[in-house]
Amino acid sequence: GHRGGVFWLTGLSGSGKSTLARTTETALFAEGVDVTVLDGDTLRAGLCKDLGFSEADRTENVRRAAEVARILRDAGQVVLVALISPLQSDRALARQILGEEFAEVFVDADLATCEQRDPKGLYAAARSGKISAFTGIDSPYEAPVRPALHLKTSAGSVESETKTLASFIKETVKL
Ligand code: GGZ
Repeated sequence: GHRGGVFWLTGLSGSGKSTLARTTETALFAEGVDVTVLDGDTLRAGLCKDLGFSEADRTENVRRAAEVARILRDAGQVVLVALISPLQSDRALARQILGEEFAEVFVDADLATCEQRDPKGLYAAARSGKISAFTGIDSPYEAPVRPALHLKTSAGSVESETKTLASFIKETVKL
């Protein structure tokens, strides 16, 4: 058995949050961990369909994700949240909702790397003004000051980052 816990992945679009959440989910599942991923894209397709990218909407997005994470965590799940969650104050709100069993994980790739990856062409669209309020371009990203775990995904491989995150989670929830 293991305890429930919330691992909050924050970082720029294209930093690798969703990828890492999925690979880590698979790795943990194989070891018998009850794990659920709450991903920004998924939430925004349903539960948060009414929200855009204004500051107020991002705050509400974070709040809803934190409340869902709390329910799952209290049911004993390990919850991986993958949200840009760009503002310190919003992540502080998440921590307030979630209390102690909350770990902030900084998925850190520099803007140039994210922009080069640009898997959905969103950075290009933001640069050309086709979309506005894009994080890192014309909307702020405030890096965590003291994350529980800091993964530098510009340099490392997905495989090694997955191992690091999965080990950290197992240690935290005492598998
Ligand atoms: C940031 C945006 C925007 C703007 C669309 N700013 O890399 P993606 O594409 O697949 O994931 C990003 C996702 C961000 O949603 P989150 O719920 O994680 O954001 S937040 O925590 O700030 O509420 C990106 C896409 O939506 N996307 N427009 N303007 N990301």
